[in-house]
Amino acid sequence: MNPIQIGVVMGSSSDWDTMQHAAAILQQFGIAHEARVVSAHRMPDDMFRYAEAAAGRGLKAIIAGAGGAAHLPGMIAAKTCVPVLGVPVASKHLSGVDSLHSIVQMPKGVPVATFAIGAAGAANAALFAVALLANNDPALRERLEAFRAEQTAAARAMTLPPVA
Ligand code: RP5
Repeated sequence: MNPIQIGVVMGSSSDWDTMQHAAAILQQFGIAHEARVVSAHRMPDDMFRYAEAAAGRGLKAIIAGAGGAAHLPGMIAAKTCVPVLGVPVASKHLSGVDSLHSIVQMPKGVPVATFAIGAAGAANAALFAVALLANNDPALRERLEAFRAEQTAAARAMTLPPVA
């Protein structure tokens, strides 16, 4: 079996509805990945262990999703130089704007690449991870280019209904 290249972590199993969109893209591109709950607030020691072990395990990027007071991506980034891609999960009361602000406002020196709130952000974080891996994998880059070409064809085929 291929070694795990991308870690997908989230603060709660309730984030999976969103984060599975990242896992689905990685699966589609045949990227060896793992998906786990690693809560910043409920299991901080496990979170630190995960982050500290990431480089040694050969992870090339970590996609971290969380909602509300979304510390997970930033705290993982604080403990590893493996690139962290943050996904704000939509929260119940503030619709994920709180999650977005928590993740995007990292202090200078400890970056988290922050994506859109919700499913689109999760999928795009995975596509970004694919693009990173494709820098050193020409066959993967071809598959990514084909994926983009499909979207171009679909957009060109779009038609609009007559004015109502
Ligand atoms: C965060 O709190 C999680 O990332 C999740 O988005 C949010 C709510 O968690 P649950 O109460 O649904 O477990 O840590």
